[in-house]
Amino acid sequence: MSKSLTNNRSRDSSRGHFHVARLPSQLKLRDGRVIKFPAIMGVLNVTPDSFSDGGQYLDPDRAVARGLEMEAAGADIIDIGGESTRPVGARAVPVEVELERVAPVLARLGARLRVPFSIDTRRAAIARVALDSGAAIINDITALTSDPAMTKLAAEAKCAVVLMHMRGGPENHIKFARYRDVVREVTQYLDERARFAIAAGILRSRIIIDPGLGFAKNADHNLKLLRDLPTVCALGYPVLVGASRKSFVRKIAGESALELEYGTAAVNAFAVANGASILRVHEPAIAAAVVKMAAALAGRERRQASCITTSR
Ligand code: HH2
Repeated sequence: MSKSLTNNRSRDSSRGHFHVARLPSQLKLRDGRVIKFPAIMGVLNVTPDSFSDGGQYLDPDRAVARGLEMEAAGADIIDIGGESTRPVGARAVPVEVELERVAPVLARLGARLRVPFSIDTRRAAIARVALDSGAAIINDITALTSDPAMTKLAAEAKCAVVLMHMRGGPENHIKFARYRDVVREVTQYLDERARFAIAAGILRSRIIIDPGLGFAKNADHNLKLLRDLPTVCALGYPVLVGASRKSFVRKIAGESALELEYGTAAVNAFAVANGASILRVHEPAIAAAVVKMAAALAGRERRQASCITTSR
């Protein structure tokens, strides 16, 4: 594990919380736009079977409308995906089906969004179409381990990349939820994947890491990762946290829609206070207020709105 992991972090043991030095304040995209942190990533699942919003946005008109609605509600990034990876019962879809779902949305929404958008895929063929439509970020939940063509594509496109921790595949990751020290093992994996990406030509400044809440992790693992998020942040990359409506929130906060949203909001506030740079959420309107408040409390206010265009 890199030395910076311990050097970059100090613990105030009398009060039991951590201070993370030098959190990244922004990410500059390949087209010169800037995402200011903490930022909100709105989830747009163009799928029939996603665990929370499956089927709602399979129709391209509805997907485009939802993307624009999330932008208006305060999303700084829209994350478009055509394959469900939910912990229980997700099945890999053929690449043609994934493409058929996302291609019309990428083309139409991409032309209308002012904020950057990402493609949530593990396949280079899908990512390529998204990049051609103007996507700024590849969100690969397999951290460039699924498709050998993905790394070269990302390096050549100079796009930003989300590297997420998971074990096994989306179909079977739940049986790999066994760790001696979940924080250490996840952090080490992300460090290794980031080094791999940099060695392959992906810009260090465009790497985002993600502990992958719920992916080969039980509720206790998720809580430990959130509590010790400063250890993940100490690697020096922006950290994305995707807790929205996940089963550990359901288990702890309650099953109703309201309980799920408040539970998600609590995780997001805690994550911002603990150093998260991007929150992946289904309801950006709620997250926008949570992030503003939590960022102010943590002394992490954004000085300007996201998505400013600067010279390249
Ligand atoms: N979680 C999901 C999907 N993609 N990407 C990142 N980087 N981090 C996450 O935590 C993450 C992700 C699962 O959530 P969702 O997209 O709502 O569900 P589904 O996979 O069923 O479409």
